[in-house]
Amino acid sequence: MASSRTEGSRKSKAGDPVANRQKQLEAFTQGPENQLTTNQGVPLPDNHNSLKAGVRGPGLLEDFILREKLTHFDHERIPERVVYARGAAAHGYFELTRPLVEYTKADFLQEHGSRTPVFVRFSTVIGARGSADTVRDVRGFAVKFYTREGNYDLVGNNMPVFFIQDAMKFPDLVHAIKPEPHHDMPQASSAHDTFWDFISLMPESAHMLMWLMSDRALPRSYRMMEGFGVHTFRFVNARGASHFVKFHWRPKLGKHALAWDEAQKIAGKDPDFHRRDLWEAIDRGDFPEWELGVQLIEEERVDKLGVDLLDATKLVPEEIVPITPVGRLVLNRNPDSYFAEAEQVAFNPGHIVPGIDFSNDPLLQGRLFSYLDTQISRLGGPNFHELPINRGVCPMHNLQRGGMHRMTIARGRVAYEPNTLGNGSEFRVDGGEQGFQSLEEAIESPKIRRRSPSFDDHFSQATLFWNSQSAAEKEHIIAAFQFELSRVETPAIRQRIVDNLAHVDARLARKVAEPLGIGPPDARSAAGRAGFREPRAKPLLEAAPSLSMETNGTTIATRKVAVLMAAGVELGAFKVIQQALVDAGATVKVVAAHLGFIVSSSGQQVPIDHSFQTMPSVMFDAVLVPGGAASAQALMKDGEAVHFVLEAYKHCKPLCLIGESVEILRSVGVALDDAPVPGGVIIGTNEPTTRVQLGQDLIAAIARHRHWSRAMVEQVPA
Ligand code: HDE
Repeated sequence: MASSRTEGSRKSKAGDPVANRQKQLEAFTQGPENQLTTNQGVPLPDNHNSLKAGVRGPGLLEDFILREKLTHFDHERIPERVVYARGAAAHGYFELTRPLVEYTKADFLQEHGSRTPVFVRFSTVIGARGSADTVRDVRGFAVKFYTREGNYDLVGNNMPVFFIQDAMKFPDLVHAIKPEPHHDMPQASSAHDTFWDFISLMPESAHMLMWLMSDRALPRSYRMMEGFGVHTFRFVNARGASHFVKFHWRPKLGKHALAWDEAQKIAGKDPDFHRRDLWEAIDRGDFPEWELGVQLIEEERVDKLGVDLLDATKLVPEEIVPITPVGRLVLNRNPDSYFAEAEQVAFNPGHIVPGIDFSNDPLLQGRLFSYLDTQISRLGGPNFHELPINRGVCPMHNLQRGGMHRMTIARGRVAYEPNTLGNGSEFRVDGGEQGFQSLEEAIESPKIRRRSPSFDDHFSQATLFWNSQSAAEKEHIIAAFQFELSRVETPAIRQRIVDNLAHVDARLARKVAEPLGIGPPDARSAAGRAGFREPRAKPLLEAAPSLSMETNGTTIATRKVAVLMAAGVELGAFKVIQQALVDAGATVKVVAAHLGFIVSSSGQQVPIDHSFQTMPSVMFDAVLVPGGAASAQALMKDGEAVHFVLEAYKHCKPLCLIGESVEILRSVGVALDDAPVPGGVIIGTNEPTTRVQLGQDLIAAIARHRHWSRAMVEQVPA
């Protein structure tokens, strides 16, 4: 084990900091060995048999080898995170593309092209460690930058706002949304009475609820979601001048969602869907990438913004303060050990570096206490910063000593300051210009336990979000509210929610109420309740297009396309389209009734990647069914194949049906002969002159991701 005193000194400035960080971790890494020892290094004689009094006799207490093995096993688990328990993580780097010298003195934001090693953990919030990835939930997006001036953690979410304004309410929120305490159900779901009871009495959560009921809560992939610092932070430059700053991560692959029905099915078919997706992408060299952008806000502008920057239930629309791109985040290495890295990593929004500071956001201020505190019980003591994944790359030394699992061997008799016995001369740390300087702020206020009246506007940004959604996105939000509230057993809670929603949008509230067996929304009843504040007359903007996920096209890199076939398939068009998809970066997999090979109409053998049983349509982004009468007929007779196509249709995925395979869709009454063909459905023949065009059409359809306004989705059984 390397000594902490020699690790990652500032000399790394000369070398490659990302490679140096990896070297630092390697000092703690062990490869597989072909010899076993005890933890004390004694070679094992046998790893199958315990020590007994005779081969059929009782075990002996003396068996230190068995006792050590079982004892370690008995203690292999640590408490899971109280929230954000389930996650996936990866190593990578942050590269600065736009130095921020005039705004911040943070070392890692100074030099164009400088690279800072990072470790990033994505997570769901509500579910236990063993829950499913694709549940409706907020996603954590936590980034640890190993900078030369200490570790900086940007511990954010995939949504830019939060449920509550003050840390005082966090335990209530979490108790309400977690499984109900009497029977510990439901797992990883907000669709139950206690959550909606609490939320119906907390109008400040109206904006976040809109995000949670939107497709943002169903990301297609961790690689395809945005990240946000949520709170306002401060940048401080070398002259001590400060700007407010909000952080944004924008995925290079675009932001995309799953369909709700699909998300639920994936939760059963592959609960590790997002974790696997991240792992496999990195493993095959498709390194996920995000752009870091900042919204910079001058102190003088704060009062004119129309948003209180300290209120975490509000965002600053980028249509009002544009986002300046400053760097890129690349994830290029999977962890070696999930436990040692993803589980033991300890994030903390209080890990900041000179040049960055906090704002007075009362939610953030509470977080500054909570994270260090939680790691102590989760990681078993105060020395978790010495775990390899949490170690900084710069020297770390202070006078803290002892504590469980202390690893550093601090020399000498002196663990106090000032002293003269340490290095032979007087050592004293005086306040001065060096080190982290908190931004000086004049505060003269009464001590007070109350909310700022500037936090009162609870609905105008919920309305802005609603107004910014496309028609299809609005339908998804309505359906999500209906789903969640249909699971709520207490009618009065359902009623309170729709009454509140009437202050976001009257049509939204009416539509949500329709299937709930309650009265129409009553805005006045909501207005009469404690905690309610009259909405501002008008949102800041009519609509903010940046809040919608609808897209006219992005890259199709790393999207997965299923090709369905059976014996007698015609390969002509398939081969051309397959090549075009692969050239555009997509993955193409042949799925059939069985593994092995399929013999085509021209006698060629086509290897099969997956069977229908193990790879259903929900594992893919698009479906291609080549022509060939025999193949199409066999698929039509196979319930799993038909279901595959119909389900992909229902989930609004691009479909390319060639020749006779068109019949699969026609058989359920989808109108294909009269124009227009449903969105994202491409119909073609095996005709050689049209093959290139078919490939291009399919690529354009995949680039739009989902065709949410596709016709007849409700009627199609799947
Ligand atoms: Fe956290 N949060 N949180 N949180 N949070 C934790 O820390 C907490 C909040 C976020 O991948 C815990 O190590 C309080 C907002 C992420 O390891 C805990 C409050 C945002 C992660 C905790 C908040 C977050 C956590 C649980 C309100 C978005 C996972 C285990 C005052 C900006 C990090 C742990 C990882 C984890 C407390 C609110 C993001 C208990 C008290 C707002 C991404 O300390």
